[in-house]
Amino acid sequence: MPIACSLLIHALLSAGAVPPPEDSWWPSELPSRVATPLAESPDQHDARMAWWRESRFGLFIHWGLYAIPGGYWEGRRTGGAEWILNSVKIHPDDYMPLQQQFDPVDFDPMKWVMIAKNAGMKYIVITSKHHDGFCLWPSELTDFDVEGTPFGRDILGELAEACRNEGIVLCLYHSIMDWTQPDYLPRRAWDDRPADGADYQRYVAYMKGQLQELVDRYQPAVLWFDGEWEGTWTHEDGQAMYDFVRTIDPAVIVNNRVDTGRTGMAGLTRSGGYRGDFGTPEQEIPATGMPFGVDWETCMTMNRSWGYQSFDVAFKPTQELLRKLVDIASKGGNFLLNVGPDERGRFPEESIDRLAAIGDWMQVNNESIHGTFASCFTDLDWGRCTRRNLPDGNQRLYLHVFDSPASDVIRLPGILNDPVERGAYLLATPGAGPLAVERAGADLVIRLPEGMSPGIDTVLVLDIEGPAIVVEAPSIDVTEPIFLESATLNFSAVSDDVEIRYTLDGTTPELGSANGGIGPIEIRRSATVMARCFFEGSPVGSVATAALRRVEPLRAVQTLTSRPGLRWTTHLGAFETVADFADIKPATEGVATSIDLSMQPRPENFAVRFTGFLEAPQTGVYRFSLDSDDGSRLKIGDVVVVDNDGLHSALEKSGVIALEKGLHPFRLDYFEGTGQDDLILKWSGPNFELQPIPAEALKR
Ligand code: H79
Repeated sequence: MPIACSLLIHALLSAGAVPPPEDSWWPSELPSRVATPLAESPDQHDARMAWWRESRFGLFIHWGLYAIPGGYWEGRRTGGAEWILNSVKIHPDDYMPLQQQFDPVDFDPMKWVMIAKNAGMKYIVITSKHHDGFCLWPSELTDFDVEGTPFGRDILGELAEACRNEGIVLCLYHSIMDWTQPDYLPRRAWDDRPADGADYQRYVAYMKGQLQELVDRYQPAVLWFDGEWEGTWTHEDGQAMYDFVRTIDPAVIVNNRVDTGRTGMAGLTRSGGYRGDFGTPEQEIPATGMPFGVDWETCMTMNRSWGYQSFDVAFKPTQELLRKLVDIASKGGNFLLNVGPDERGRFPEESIDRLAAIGDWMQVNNESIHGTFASCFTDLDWGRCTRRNLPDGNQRLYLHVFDSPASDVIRLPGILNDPVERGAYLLATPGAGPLAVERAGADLVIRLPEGMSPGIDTVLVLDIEGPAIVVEAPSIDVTEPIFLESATLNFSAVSDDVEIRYTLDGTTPELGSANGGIGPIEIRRSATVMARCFFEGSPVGSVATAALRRVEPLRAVQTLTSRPGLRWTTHLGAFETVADFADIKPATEGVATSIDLSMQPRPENFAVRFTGFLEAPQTGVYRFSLDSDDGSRLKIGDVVVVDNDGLHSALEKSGVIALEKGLHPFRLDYFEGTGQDDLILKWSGPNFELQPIPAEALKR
């Protein structure tokens, strides 16, 4: 491990900058299609994901019959784009004839592929089938495909060939929701085709048959599912579909929308054994990135629409798009940027212009994107950082300067590694005079070239000795924020080269404050803990804080009788909060020995209330984790322990409470609007980890 020396001025004499590694088009080979077991080792998983992680930047293409209306219906601007069937409530009989008008005479797959390639994109994800059910390839399993159009050509086949020729990876978006396939359920409310004969499992078989065709003919490297949120598609269906496509192509990468574990538009996969190789934030970028090892890809439109709409001219400027790419790369994610070609097969001019401008930047700077991984800094006031490991064990930092710093230097806060001899340089001009790097305490300070104006993003390169060690706030490790008699605290920092000082009275720690680096601390009174790192006598990183509260346990109640199980009641109505059904008479009722939604019937627009007692096995602090779709609320005694109320998709919240050993009045309210429903309650407590509440603890 490199030990930082103080105030070291790096004399940057004649040490010329080494040339950056060439942008090898594919640093990792696509994995072979030789069968590997579904249960893969971490190494096998990394090998399967490698090309995708290194790519960082891809093109999304939304194209289908909806490009013909282009958002207009009956002379009106609807804004519906690819959702027009749903947003205008068009009957399939009125939508499906668009097939007879589909004749994109300007479709030129090589042109599309070159636009993507020149923008620095490594892969293309195109809609083999969107929610309208129309298929962009000649499918044996439906007539609602490109073969039945005046155009007649195999769009996916031609695009696949162009991709192959240019080294671009072809991937397919495939919708689970299907508004026109006769077996798909539920039907739209205005779709009066008889649903009696519809068979959802036959629809699932249809989908599998089509995916088999797609894998056999076009070898997509990613299958990008969507439209998984309607109640008909279950977790079991998702698991089975993931396993199916990985069995027919063990190398394929599958997004998390194949299963039901996606957390709304934030798109990440919640815990609980859901399938999917990467998370899919839609139109948003996670504020702080993700823990190392979590794969994710933000998909985003350039204007406001996925499918073509001539009147949507709200295109984001190139600078914004490019900085989003850099922001995403600095957080360890991929950027899937969308284009909606028109009914003739042309990309909008605005999209072409922006991709070309991004390409100009990438031509010079792609080394700072492709094959890099996330920043080692949580916040840089001048821009972003991406990183690469060098073969000699050192690490290369790419410093993306977005904004003109107030002075002519940029600061890397809290980095203990020393720079390698030759210092920093501009990625655009590696041969120009090196930039001076100075150590200022725990920071490195780089002098910018005189008169530099950053523009979209000026990239500096700095190689450091070994993997980055960056000191931020120390972590304060404590079991729970409330305690009964006493609590034990531990502090830790990323390096032994820093000291940790702490206070318990809410004042900012100073060099003379208590030393947190000498083992666990026991506290017996409520405290506001603050801790900070010091390097060679100076504070470094921000102050960590934790409020710890000493509490009395909630008294247990005495009941004369207690029988096993909770009582439940269901209530019918279109509720928007758990308070809405308080006065509504139960529709059905029963007794449950586990908390779940197995009661029948269980329609849409309903609510469930569980009441009874919870038996705490010991006096101590308990945590309850409540995951529901839609809203829910847990009350113990008079205390709302978890408030997860409101109309929302699957969302987990948790809360803590101290309980005396024995019985406590328990009430769990839940309601479901339409779509998916889910309710999961788990607890942890003295000497046991988070788990479902066992039947023995549920009484009435
Ligand atoms: O293909 C593009 C859009 O047509 C499609 N996804 C992108 C990639 C899309 N479909 N719907 N939406 C985008 C917005 C839908 C959001 C909701 Fe939901 C579906 C709200 C409730 C159900 C997703 C699942 C967000 C919360 C739960």
